[in-house]
Amino acid sequence: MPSEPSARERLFFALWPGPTVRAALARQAREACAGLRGRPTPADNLHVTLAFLGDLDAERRACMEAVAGRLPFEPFDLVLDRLEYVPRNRILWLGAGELPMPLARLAGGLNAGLRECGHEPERRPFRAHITLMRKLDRPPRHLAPEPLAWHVDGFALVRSRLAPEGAHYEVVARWPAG
Ligand code: 3AM
Repeated sequence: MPSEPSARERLFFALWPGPTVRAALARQAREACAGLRGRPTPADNLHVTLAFLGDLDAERRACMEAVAGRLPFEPFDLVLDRLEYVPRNRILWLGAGELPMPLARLAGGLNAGLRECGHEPERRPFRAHITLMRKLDRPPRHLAPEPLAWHVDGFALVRSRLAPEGAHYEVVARWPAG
């Protein structure tokens, strides 16, 4: 009998907030989206994407996990102090005006390292951001958030399952700061 093709999973690397930061982000997101019409990101899904990987089989996932495990990682503080509206795709996001050096190294190291697993590197410069709302019906007027500091001490591999009501995310592996 032919063997089953190995199951593929839609995966991405992310900064994944713990409960305290997630609660603060959810509050920030509610305030930023108040009065706006669009598709808000559910509080449980708020995250910073480091690298979107797409659908992977077990072999490529193992290769990418090995790359992630080799990266030097130092903890850092991410100050989220910018709200931006992206007209091209009608998204509202919360981002960091300043990219901490350890985060630049992490995102750059991942992007470069994943090439050895056949991953096409991202050409756009990395912008640390959290998507708060999609499909806005018009640009927001007020774009001045209260800065929010997130002490980041690790990163995660996250599985995305697409469903009609929206994506479900689940952390499947973690790399704490060494
Ligand atoms: O973190 P943000 O919201 O910017 O838009 C998706 C989300 O980005 C993005 O990966 C993150 C987790 O799903 N994404 C989804 N499909 C993508 C694709 N084909 C993608 N990014 C690049 N290419």
